Amino acid sequence: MTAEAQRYPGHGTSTVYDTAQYAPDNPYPTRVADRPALIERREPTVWGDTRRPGPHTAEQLALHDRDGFSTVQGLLTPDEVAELAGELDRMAADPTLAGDDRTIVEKRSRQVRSVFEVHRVSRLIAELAADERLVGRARQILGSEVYIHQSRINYKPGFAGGGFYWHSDFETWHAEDGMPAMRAVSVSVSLTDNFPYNGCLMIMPGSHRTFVSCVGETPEEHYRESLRQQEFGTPDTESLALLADRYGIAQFTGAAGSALFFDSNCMHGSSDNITPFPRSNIFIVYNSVHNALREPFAAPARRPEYVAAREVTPVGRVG
Ligand code: 6CS
Ligand code: FE
Repeated sequence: MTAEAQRYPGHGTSTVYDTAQYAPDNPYPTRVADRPALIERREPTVWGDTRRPGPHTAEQLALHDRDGFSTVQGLLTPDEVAELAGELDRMAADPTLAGDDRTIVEKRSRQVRSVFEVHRVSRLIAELAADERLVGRARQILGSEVYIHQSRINYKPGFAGGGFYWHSDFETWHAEDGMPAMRAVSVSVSLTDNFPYNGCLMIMPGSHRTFVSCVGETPEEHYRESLRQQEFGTPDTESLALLADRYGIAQFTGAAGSALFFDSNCMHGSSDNITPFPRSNIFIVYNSVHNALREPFAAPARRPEYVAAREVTPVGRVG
């Protein structure tokens, strides 16, 4: 995994606020004002003792704390990758999933873009989500027992794989799912090689420390569009330019089987894939059991549970 930070000339007049300016029960107001704001994070990134024993080394935890992400090369063996890649092909071709709301297709090509709640659809992915190599690291980072907030496969097929514009997952999960605090971590497991040119994930290193409050009221059933192409909850270009200038942009490349752990508030995105090489990843989002969802902070109604679980069942704890 490389992380080439690219810096741009200074920008913008966005004002940086401290969370103390906001109500204790909602220190991250978003989609409620007519202008954007940058709000400094108030939670830790790695919760509890950074020397906490577990699969992540103290150095990896320190990097995660600083940058908001950490990587593990070769987390899965080639055999595990092959088995999971076969599972992805099976699900993409599964007629019972074709018309399901959990399956999102690309706007133009109608090819499968994502499938949600895959840990409930596939026993193999359920086992992966409960594997200590993933959930053990999530517990270390979040400093608690964890449950699955969301799981998905992003297929990003060759030639037709659509990009994901810059966004913070936490901004959506806070506004539309009622996630109170930044105490969730995503794990992206690559099932194909991630090159700089086939729509690899980009993150601004350190951007997890700044919450970008977005403009624009959440429409009814926004998820029906946002999972295909997000229109609301995307940061304004001035704030993005300021963050890119402050933090730079890192690209994530690596062989199939590598994994990226990233904080819920990292500013990230990826471009279209116009190469013949698919970029298929499995995402598991772990949320702390102490950070269960409330009512949406800025949306007319809850989203379906296949994108935002409301059952808080600690992962990997038998009995
Ligand atoms: O809305 C969501 O939950 C999803 N949207 C994006 C662009 N990333 C996170 C998540 O999969
Ligand atoms: Fe995202």
